[in-house]
Amino acid sequence: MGLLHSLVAGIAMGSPIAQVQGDVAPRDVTPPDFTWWREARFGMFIHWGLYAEAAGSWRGRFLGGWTEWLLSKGKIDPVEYQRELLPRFDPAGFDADAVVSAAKRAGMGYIVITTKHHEGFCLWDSADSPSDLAMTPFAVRGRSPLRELADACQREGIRLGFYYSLLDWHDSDYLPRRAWDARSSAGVDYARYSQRMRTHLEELLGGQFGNIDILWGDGDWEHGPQAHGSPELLARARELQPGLLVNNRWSLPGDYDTPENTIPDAPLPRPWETCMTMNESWGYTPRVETYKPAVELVRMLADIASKDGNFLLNVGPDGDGRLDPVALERLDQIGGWMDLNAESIRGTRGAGTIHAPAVYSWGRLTVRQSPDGDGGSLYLHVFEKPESGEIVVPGLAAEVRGVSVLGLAGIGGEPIGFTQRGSDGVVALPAGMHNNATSMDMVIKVEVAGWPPIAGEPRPSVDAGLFEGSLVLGFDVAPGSEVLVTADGSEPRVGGLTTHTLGESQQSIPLTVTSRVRARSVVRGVVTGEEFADTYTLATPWPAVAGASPRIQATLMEGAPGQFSHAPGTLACAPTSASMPAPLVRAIDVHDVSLPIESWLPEDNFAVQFDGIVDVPATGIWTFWLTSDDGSMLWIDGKLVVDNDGPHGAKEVRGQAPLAAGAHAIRVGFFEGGGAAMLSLEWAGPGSDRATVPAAAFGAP
Ligand code: JFZ
Repeated sequence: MGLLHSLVAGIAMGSPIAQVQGDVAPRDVTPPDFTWWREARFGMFIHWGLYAEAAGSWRGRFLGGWTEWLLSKGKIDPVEYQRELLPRFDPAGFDADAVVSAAKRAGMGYIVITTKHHEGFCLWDSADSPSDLAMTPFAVRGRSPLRELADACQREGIRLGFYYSLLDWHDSDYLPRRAWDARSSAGVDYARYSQRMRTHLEELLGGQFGNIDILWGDGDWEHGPQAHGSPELLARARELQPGLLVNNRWSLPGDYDTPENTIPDAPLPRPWETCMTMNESWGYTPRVETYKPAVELVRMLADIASKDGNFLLNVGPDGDGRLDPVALERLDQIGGWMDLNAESIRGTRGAGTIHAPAVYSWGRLTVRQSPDGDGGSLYLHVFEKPESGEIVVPGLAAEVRGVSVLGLAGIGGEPIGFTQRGSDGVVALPAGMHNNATSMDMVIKVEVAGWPPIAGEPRPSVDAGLFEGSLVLGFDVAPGSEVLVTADGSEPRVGGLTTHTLGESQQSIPLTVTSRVRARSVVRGVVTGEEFADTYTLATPWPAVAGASPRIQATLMEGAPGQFSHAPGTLACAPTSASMPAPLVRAIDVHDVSLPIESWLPEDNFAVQFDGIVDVPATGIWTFWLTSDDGSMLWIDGKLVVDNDGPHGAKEVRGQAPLAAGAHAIRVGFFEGGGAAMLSLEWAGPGSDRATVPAAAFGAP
């Protein structure tokens, strides 16, 4: 519990549980290792294809905007588009070493390049493509952009990722056609297109371009995962490139999230990366006046890192394969700042990882724990110096070993003033040290003993929810601080009658009844940080259903567009009217609670209700995670345990139930309104780590 989750109050219908909602998506594989990716923090996105040669113009008219969307903006016949641009793709000026050195100059640690964008052009020689490099003069020269870039990245120790669009405006096997595309779709088989995607991934990840670290999908919004064949595609991709990081644009959650041209206000629960244009377009545009100022880009990098995210900043090489001078200038300006301040970005974590705020009136906070774990550094990114000249860090509890301005350690010999003021750490900047008008981001490094150094919202040793018998509840106590705790709902106060003070002498409190727990951090006698408040509920296990054997069956309901906006099992599931007749209903074959990957499963406008008996292996508190796109609900023994209802993207909601070992009735309702569809049910309980509820629990052999 903490900054990343919010408590959704216990649901009615007699459910004794509290639910926690998060946007954490399910794990389709063991999460890969993000260490190198987090160390890098900063990468280059390259959008390059036939569109670069067109540069936003068609038949003499500049259409502007995202120039990689020219075909769509201009409603151009896809065949004519290819006929016009393929013969013109001859970017003799492309110099992979120059591109990689520009990325390194900026302090970037990885590059993601478009291998096939929506226009359908494959930037490599493919055995199965209606539009690929082999059809261009560039290939006739024996040139291969991906090969050259992969070699340059290898030489310079830069990691390489491939962007690949599932959407293809040109391939005749891709459906739906663009509205202005007159080609017949008779006899078209989307499965043939999916197979071609698999061929492409085999070619891209099969070794000819060496190690590929990222598979950046896109254009998944017109079909669900089954139609794309995404589960199989990604499984094969991970086989070909072990450790591959896969993003969330394959109509499946993948490994990380990708906010686009936006920076979240707060950290996201999963690894995440903001991708951002440097100007107004992903593909090359001649409108250089739209470039963002370097100060804005540097502050974005610090803002994203303070929230534990990565920054993928885009460049669009032109038709000759060159980065335009303004892009190169921006990369150089960012590099100039990174020369002095890279340690405040690369290898740091967001402030939320030590439960401190990332955002302050003066700027942002990134942190780095020392390898020995005892102490580390805080990096105060000062965007705007307050009138007072004081940079205040609330709750700074640890002993401060040193304070300096990165890159200006010997600044005029003037010491950087630091004082502890009650529970605040205060850095006083000398008058002339920071100019709000010209300083991009001045970084103050505060070296501390003890970790975590900031006492914020107290973090409990056990998440709130149900417990059986009794519970020993502790809190993380930041060195140099204490935690005040009450279990009777009263305000925790220094010296309060029912307030426990956790620190050196006492680390926990016993709970034996349902308790409303409240906690605050105290630093040098001053209460600081947000309050923790949550309820721990004493629960008695629900008895097993005598004589019932584990089983599961499911009912599929197929409706009209817009018919479903709630999960089955609720009254509002499938309203009918003259325009919306009752859904078609039939039994389907299932072995667990997941969507069968069968061709007959509709893509949209359907619902599935699972009913059965689940065999619970041990008595105790069982936690369930129900993740779905769109909505879903879980009942155990007729009581609502998880409410994840409503139209939404992949979203996980957690609930708990006290269960005696043995058979329990289970019902799951799921609906898909449109777009991607996915459903997963996981559990964890005494002796069982978090895992998908196995088919065996429903009686499968
Ligand atoms: C997609 C592409 O269409 C675009 O050309 C570029 O490659 C970008 C990185 O990715 O743009 C999107 C994709 C998804 C959304 C919006 C723009 N979305 O889900 O809102």
